[in-house]
Amino acid sequence: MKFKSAYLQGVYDTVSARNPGEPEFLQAVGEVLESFEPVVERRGDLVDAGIIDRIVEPERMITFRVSWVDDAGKVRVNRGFRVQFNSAIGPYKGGLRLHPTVNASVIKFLGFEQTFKNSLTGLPMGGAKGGSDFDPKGKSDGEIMRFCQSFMTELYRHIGPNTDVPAGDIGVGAREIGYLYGQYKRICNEFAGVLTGKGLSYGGSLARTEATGYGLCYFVEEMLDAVRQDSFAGKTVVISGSGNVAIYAAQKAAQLGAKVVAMSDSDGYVYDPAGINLDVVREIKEGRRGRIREYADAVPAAVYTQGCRGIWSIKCDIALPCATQNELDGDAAQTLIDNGVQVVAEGANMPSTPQAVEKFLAAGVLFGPAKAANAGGVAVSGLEMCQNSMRYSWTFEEVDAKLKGIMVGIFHNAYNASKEFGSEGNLVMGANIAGFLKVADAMKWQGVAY
Ligand code: NDP
Ligand code: 2IT
Repeated sequence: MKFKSAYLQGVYDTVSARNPGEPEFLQAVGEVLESFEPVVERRGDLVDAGIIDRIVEPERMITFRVSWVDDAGKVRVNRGFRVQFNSAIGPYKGGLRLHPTVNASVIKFLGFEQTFKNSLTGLPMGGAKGGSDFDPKGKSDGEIMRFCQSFMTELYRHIGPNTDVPAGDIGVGAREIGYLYGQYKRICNEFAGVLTGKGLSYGGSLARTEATGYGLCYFVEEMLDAVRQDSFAGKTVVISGSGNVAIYAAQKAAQLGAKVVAMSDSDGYVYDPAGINLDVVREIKEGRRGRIREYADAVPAAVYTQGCRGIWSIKCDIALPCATQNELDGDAAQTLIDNGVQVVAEGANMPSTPQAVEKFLAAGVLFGPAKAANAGGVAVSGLEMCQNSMRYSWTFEEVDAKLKGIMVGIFHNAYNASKEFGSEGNLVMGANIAGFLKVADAMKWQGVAY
C-alpha cells in the first residue's frame, strides 16, 4: 500500500514486516491508516507521542490449546485466541468467534476494528476479540458444552468484569455464552458481569439479541434522513447472512417499511420477491440450526440459488452485508451500483473489500462502514455491563431507546469528523478519525509505558 505521508508509510511497512501472512489484519490496518493522512498533518502532538505506532500493535495476544472429547470419545484439539488490543478508554471488550477460518490474522483484524468501534459508541470500552478454529456446525449440544468449558478453563485467567469482557460473534450465541459463563462462575466462584449476551435470567440485557441488526437499521435510517431526507419506507433490501445480525436487521427494516427480498448462508441464497417471511427464517435458523435452502421448501414462490456470492446480483435500493469479511468484492459492488443501489451499510465486520468500498464512494452510494454501522451490538453490551454494575435491569423500550440514541450519535460524529477533516460525507474516513481521536488522546495522557 502507498501513503502520501512518509510517517504513515513507515508505520504500515513496520506492521507489514511484523505480521507476515496476515492479510486480513494488514487490510484493516491499511484502511484505517489511509484515513489518517489529514490527521497526521494537523495533530503533530499525536505523531510525536507515537500514538499511531502504538495503536497498531496489540497490547497482548494470548494463544492457547483447547482440548475436548467428542461424542465418540475421541480427543480433539483446537486453537484458542484472545487479543487484548487496546485498553486506553476502558476494559478490553469484544466478541468471541467460533469458525474454522479463525486464525491470528482474523482475530487481530477484528480486535483492531473493535478498538475504534467501541470508542465510537461513547461508552468506556477498550478493544478486544477472541475465538477458535473450532467448527460448531454439526456438533451436539454436549460437544459444544465441553468445548466451551475447555475454552473458558484457559480464558478465565485473562478476563474479568473490569479487565476484559467477551461476548458473542459468529458461531457464539446464547447457548455458547451460557456454557462459558457457567464455567467461569464454577472456576472463580463469582457471579460477575464477565460476559455480555447472557441469558435474561442470569444478568443479560433485554434487546442485546436484537441490538446489532436494529442498530444497523437505526444508523441507515438516520443517514438516509440526514443526507437525502429519505427513509427505509418503500425500499427493497438485500441482506446477506441469516444469523444473529441478519435476522434482526431484516426484522427492523421491515418494521421501518422496507421489503427484504433476499437472505443467505455460506451455501447459497434465497430470493423471495414477495418479501422474506422472517418467521420461516427464524424457525429454520434459530429453531433448528437448519440451512437457508429450506426456506424455498416452505415458501414455494421463493427461489434458492447455490453459492452465496450471487446474492449481490439481486436488484435493490439498500444492501446490508451481514455475514463475514470480504464477502462483497469490487465486481459485486459494480453490479449493485449498475442496479441502482442507494445505500450500503455493513452489519458484518469488513464485509466489503477495499475495491468495493472505493467503488461505492466514487459512485456516491451512501456507505456506512462496519465500525460505525454495526456498533449497536457492542453498545448494548456496554449497557449490559452498566446494568450488571448497578444490579438492575432496564426495560426493552429503555434499552432500545438508548441504542437508537447511540446510533444516531455515531452517524453524526462520523459525519462531522468527515467534514472537519476535509472529506464531507466520507463516513469511512469520518468513523476512523472520530473513533481514533478519543483513544489517541487517552493514550497520550496516560504516557508511553504501554
Ligand atoms: P452468526 O453466526 O449468527 O451468523 C453468521 C452468518 O454469516 C450465517 O448466516 C453464516 O452462514 C454466514 N457466514 C459466516 N461465515 C461465512 C462465510 N465464510 N461465508 C459466507 N457466509 C458466512 O453470526 P453473527 O450474525 O453474529 O455475525 C455476522 C457478522 O456480523 C460477523 O461479521 C460478525 O463479526 C458481525 N458482528 C456481529 C455482532 C454481534 O453482536 N453478533 C456485532 C457486530 C458485528 P453459515 O451458517 O452457513 O455459516
Ligand atoms: O463485532 C462486534 O462488535 C461484536 N461481535 C460484539 C462485541 C460485544 O462485545 O458485544
